[in-house]
Amino acid sequence: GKTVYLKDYAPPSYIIEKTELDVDIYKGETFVLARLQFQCLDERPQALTLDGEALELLDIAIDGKALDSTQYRCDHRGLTLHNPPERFVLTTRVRILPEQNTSLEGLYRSRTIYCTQCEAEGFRKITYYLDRPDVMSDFITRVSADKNECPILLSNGNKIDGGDLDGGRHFATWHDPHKKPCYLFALVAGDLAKVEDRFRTASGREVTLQIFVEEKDLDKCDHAMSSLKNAMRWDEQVYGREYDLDIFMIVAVDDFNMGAMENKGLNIFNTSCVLAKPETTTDAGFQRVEGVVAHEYFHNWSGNRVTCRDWFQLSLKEGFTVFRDAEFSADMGSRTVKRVEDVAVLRTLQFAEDAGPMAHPIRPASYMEISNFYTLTIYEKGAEVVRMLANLLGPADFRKATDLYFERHDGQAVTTEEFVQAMEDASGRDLTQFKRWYNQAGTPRLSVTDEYDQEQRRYSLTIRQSTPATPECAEKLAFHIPVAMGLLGEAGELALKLADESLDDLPEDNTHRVLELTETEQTFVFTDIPEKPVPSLLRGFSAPVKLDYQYSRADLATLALHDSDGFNRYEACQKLALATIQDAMLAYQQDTLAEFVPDSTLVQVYRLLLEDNSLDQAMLALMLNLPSEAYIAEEQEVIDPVAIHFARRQVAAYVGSELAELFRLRVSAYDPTREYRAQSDDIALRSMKNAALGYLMLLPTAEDLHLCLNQLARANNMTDEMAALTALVCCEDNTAQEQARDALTAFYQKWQDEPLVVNQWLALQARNPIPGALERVQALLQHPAYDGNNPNKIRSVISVFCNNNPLNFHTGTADEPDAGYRFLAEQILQLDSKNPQIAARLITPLTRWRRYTGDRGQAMRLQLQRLADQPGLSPDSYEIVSKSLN
Ligand code: B3K
Ligand code: ZN
Repeated sequence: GKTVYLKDYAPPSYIIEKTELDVDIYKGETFVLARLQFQCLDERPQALTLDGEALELLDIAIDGKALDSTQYRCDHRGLTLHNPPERFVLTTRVRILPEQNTSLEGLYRSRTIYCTQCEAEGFRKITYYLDRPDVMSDFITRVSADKNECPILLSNGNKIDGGDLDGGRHFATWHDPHKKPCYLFALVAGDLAKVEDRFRTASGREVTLQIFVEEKDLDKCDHAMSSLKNAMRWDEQVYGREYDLDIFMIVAVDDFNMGAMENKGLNIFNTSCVLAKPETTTDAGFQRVEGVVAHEYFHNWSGNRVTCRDWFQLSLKEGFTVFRDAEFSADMGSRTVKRVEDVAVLRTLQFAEDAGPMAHPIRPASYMEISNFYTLTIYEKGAEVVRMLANLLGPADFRKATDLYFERHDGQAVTTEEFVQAMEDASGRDLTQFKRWYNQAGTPRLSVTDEYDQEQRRYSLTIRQSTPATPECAEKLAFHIPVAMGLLGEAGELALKLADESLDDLPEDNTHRVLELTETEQTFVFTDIPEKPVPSLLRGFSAPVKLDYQYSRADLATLALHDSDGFNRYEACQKLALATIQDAMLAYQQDTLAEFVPDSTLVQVYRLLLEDNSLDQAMLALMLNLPSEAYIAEEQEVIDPVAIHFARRQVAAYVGSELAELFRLRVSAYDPTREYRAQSDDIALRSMKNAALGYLMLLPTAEDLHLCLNQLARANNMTDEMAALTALVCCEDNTAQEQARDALTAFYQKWQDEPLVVNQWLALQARNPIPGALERVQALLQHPAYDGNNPNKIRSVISVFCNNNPLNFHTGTADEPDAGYRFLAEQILQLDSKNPQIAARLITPLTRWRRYTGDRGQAMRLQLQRLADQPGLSPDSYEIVSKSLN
């Protein structure tokens, strides 16, 4: 593996002013003619190397004159021109094989559709080019293909020409007036149907909106279309950003390595992130479509108009755009719910990444394979860093700063430095220390202690920060950490005054403060505090850190019931539940779990919450949701997945039986024929009712089982149907198990022609914790519904089993406890040469081997070693395997 370093960055010696492509698609082969206008920027180099992979060079000429073999050199990585002129037009013609391209990068075929994926370095699989984001060019693309096979021919920008050709073929020519790096290039050819709508921008321009899908999916585009229009309006109102072309197109394809791609004017989407209708799509699915449509649209400014100088700057566009889409979703639905959901992902998956062998700062200093760096750190932690900036600056200055950033850098390829510079210039704040968030990895840990002095009426909070060593850096400098907080007294929130604050500059909301921690240790003293308070710390999860404070269970109950901060109410429930589950884990380890009776605080709090009619039902559902096994694992020094599973289950069953009456009321009060709307208050009702059903089905009475089957039979939407099926399938009761087998068969019969529903059906079976999951998963791989080349199917079965079914993944089969690990290694080996990006992603669960007890950890390591020993392993997988073994 070859490592690329940020410190080696050098600007390109040439730019490509103009890019003209003729892409001629034939059955089995495609020809790409490229005319590139090169211009040298500084001293003329002796050689110029263009990137190119899996290309067969047919012709090459400079300024119309064919080159002889002394003038260039071609190998499997690119094309080198010897002694190139100052300014010239390079013409190349290559042959590529999209039908055989299983990597889903470059030009490939998904079912009947030809499409492209170029980010990060896929354009080099289409033609020889300077495949780097700081080379921005004007693109004219002419596509031709058989008119019957491919009636639709698309590329970026506006269509400027089109017509029929000989032999039943036709062509279309597209011009993108905005200069762009080649990673934003896109091309689509196929037999697609479309829905069309219009949007009038704030300045009054009319934009045509089109969503292209297979004919059978035309009935599933409404939600994506309305999400798109909402996103366009929101970006105008919140960021002052207007769309800049006459047409905006979305194309949905089944085979796609990730969610979607923001190609200029022509977004290409995984069908899973576009298609939605109530009968086939869960509430979570609807919200994902809304979020991803918005995310890709927002990239038009944060990513396309202002792009990245190099791939080390990836979080410049991704962190910022995730922050933008999260705020959009918060505005469309419930703000606190969205925040809780996002923090849950961050704290389980990103924190684990930050504590593992692949830990990297949001602006990494090196990488081997850039595809491996589309991570939770770059995306989610990157978004947290932007969120901290937005909160430190406040809404007015943050808007000034983003305006400045977009105006100053429009049409440029920039770095995260420039982003922070705009924040500093617009606000006048010094963010020197803050910038450490960009180049130090690892999750900071805050240890908080407090002291109350009754006589002086003083309350002091001492906060210490420390960050564990990560592979790139052992000694961390102190971070600049905003800690939003308040203090709760007997009768509610206390008025706050810090010892060094003057009475004149107290904020309007005097019960809330943002403490700015900049030292390794700092003490904040509050005066005039009448009683010993319960501190509400890190409100809204104001920084991506772990926080330790010795709360009593009574303190947690107080926060859960009375804090004004919705996030911290949820957080208090999580902490209380975690403590209860940890008690149960102790009992498990002492072999007394069967007799274990949990501390009653948790159930008391849950009962009061359930009886509080003023609560948002979605928040209530989240508060009643026990911490996931992954989150509990993240909190353990050494992970025992078996103890975690059974302890959590025991506590859940206890909650379910103690509160059964209240839960039954929720389920039976819900009318299953009520009309479906994917709107936040309806989503909230369903989520609470389905949480209640889940609890009841842990130890169901005959009545509960009946409620569940009734919901399964009568549901008019996939949220309720899937919730009932899940509760039934995961229920250990024997009668339920019999019913579950029939229900799974019937469900497949009913939905076999809807691939996205079949994916949910596969995923449910893969994550079902009941013993025997590995055998069930192996059987699913043989099922006609499975397709080992389709990333969505691979994710639904293999990723879900290995990541979301820890009990079965880590215990394997009765005879072979390491069977789960060996299964995963085999799947990775099978996939690695076909689709290295997806193969490399599958490795993640094995990389955590150091966190597991003796035998388990060693067995996981052994499978990593097996991958490492494989000759010809892809660079993608090699990077992850080698870093994890180190
Ligand atoms: N920018 C793309 C991700 C591309 C991943 C390439 N391996 C989608 C997004 O973040 O919007
Ligand atoms: Zn993105």
